[in-house]
Order: sequence, then structure tokens, then C-alpha cells
Amino acid sequence: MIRFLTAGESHGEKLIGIIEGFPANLYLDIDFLNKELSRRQKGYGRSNRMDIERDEAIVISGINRGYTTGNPISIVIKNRGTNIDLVEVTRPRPGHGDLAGALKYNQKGGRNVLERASARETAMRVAIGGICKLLLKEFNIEIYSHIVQIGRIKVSEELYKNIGRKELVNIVDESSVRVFDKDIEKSIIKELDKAKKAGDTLGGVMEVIGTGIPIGLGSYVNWDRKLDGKIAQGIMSIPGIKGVEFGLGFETANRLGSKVHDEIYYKDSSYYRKTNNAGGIEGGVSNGEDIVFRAIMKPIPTLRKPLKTVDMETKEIALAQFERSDVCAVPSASIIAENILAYILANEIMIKFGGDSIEETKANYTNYREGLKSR
Ligand code: EPS
Repeated sequence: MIRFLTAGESHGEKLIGIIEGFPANLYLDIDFLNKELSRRQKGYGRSNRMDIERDEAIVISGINRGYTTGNPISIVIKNRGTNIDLVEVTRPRPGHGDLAGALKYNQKGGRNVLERASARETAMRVAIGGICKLLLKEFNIEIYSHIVQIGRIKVSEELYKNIGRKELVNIVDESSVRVFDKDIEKSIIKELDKAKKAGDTLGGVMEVIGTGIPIGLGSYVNWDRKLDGKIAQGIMSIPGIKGVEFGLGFETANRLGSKVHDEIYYKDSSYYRKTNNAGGIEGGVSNGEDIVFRAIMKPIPTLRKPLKTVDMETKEIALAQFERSDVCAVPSASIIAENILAYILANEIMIKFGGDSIEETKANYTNYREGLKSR
């Protein structure tokens, strides 16, 4: 099993991550990790904090001459945006963790809460997910994402359903809001500018896709081993995410069963489907189709035109505190979601195939794949 912990505050000196249970002898391409970190930092609508930060993963243990050793891997990312006045937040922002966190930890206000509840922490989760993506590549598993809605502007499914994956990935990575359609991009930017001008914020919906997934990750035998349950928990832990749906998701409620479930076919020693309404998971187990899910992110709670709140000192009605904030972080959240999925899948690969070196894990994987052909 791969496990990890992160530490560090948004405006503290550094973020720290430790990842353990990772097999030996995998080339840890640090340039790739840094590319993932920079993908997370992009996106129209981010605050100017993103102009300050130049996220770079410094790997300080667990590798030798570029290859993993099986020892715990530790990573550090330096914070540059520390020059903010760390005043106490006594006028908690509705929608943020300020009030509940301050009451829970017996704090005078939300400062110590927001320092950790901030999305800054996700930089380290992307670095860790990046390491997991490198493991997944050994098994030909790829993960990508794109944005399907920001505010009221939706990308029609008709527009992207026939586009090849490689093409989609390349286009969305060049787009400032991670959509492939230039006209939609323009409309979204207009919406974001409007929201910013009004002192407001916007949320949206992202779609994440995993390809090359072997049959049999996760399990139906107990509640905490179900793959969709594990993915949903990981994705819901991204700040601002309020819902996850797999495959056809909430739309399945509108349809008869016969219009939902993916019929089963067999060719060249393997089972396959012509549709993927299940999003690649049945009974909490991967069924060999792409894993597809969407996640909805609420609008950022820090508003330049603040909502009403209560001052925690005076208990008087007040306006919520404002500090530097994003207008929209949905494009960034899609990169975080990719990397969280990468962690969950890499962990499942290790649970299913085991091994202490990449050679051992791959041998077990190949053996299983061979065995499937006669089942
Ligand atoms: C965040 C507020 C902003 C964001 C931050 C998340 O930071 P600051 O208060 O320093 O301007 O930029 O996101 C990041 C720092 C990041 O790396 O994603 C918040 O309140 O959650």
C-alpha cells in the first residue's frame, strides 16, 4: 500500500510531503513532476499569488541516481508568497472553513484554519500524484482532464465526444480555462471578467478520465474497498468540491435500466463494452473500460464584495474579511483531481499486484493479465 502525508501552511516557509510504500527502481522524472506543478498553477481567474509562486519539487530522500530505492520519498516545495499580513480573521467568510475550524480548535479567529484549509496544500498532493503518474505509465495507464462548465457556460458533449484523446489533451493544456473550444473559452473568460468586476466568484465542473485501466482494481467485498468510493473520497477532499458523479452519473436517474447499463461483448480473448455509462466501475471494481467521472466545484468563498457574517470578537453583524483570492480555480482543481486519481490508482495497483521493486510488480501484473485470457 502507498500512503502519504503532507504538512505546511499556505504562507509558511515550505510544504512537505512523505510518500511510503513506493516500489524501488522506478526512474523519478523530476522534470515531469515540475511540469505537473506548473499545470496546476495555470488558469484564467487565479489570484496574483500564482504569479509569485514558481512551484518546484525538491526530492530529498528515497531516490539514488534518479531511481527510487523503496525508502520513503520526501519532497519539499518552497513557498514564495509569504509576504502577506497574517492578521487574525475574526470576520469568518461564509463557505470557508474559518468559523467551524476556529470553534473546533478553540482559536480567536480563522487565521490558523485558513493557513491549512487553503488550496495551497494541493501543490504537494500534485507532486505526490505526479510520482504516482510515473508508476502508472509503467502499466500504460494515462490520466487526463478537461473543463465542461464554468459558471453558466457549458461545453456541449457533442463538441468533444468524437475528438481523439491525445488531441483533446494537447488542446486543453494550451487553453487558459482547459476547454478545447476557442469560442467557449472566450465566453468563459468574459464570464470570469464579469464576476471579477462584480467582486464575485465562479465554480464549475471538470471531467477526469483514466485510460488503460486493468480489470479488477478495487473490490466489492467490503465497503471501504470499493474503487468508486475511494476515488470519490479523494476527489471530495479537494477544497471546494461538492459532488462527484461516475459515467452517466445523475442522468441515470432519468432513464430506464435498459438505457443505462453497458452490454457485454467478447472478442480476441477479452470482454468489452460498446458504451461506458458506468464510468469504468461496476460493483466497486474496475471493469477494464476508461474510468470517467465529473466533479463540481463551488464558487470560491472569499469575495471581494463580501457577504454578511458575525464578528467573532464583538458578536456584531459585519462583512466577511477579504484577502487576496482567486475568482475561479476550476482549471487548477482539474489537475489536482487528475493527480488524486493517480494516487488512488497507483495504490490500487500496489494492493492488487504487490511487490517491492517495479520489476516484481510488473511481473505480477503480466502474470495476471495472461491469466485473464483464459477466464
Ligand atoms: C487561497 C487563496 C490564494 C490562492 C491560494 C488558495 O492564496 P493567497 O491568499 O496567498 O493569495 O492563491 O492558492 C494557492 C496558494 C495555490 O498554490 O493554489 C485560499 O484561500 O484557499
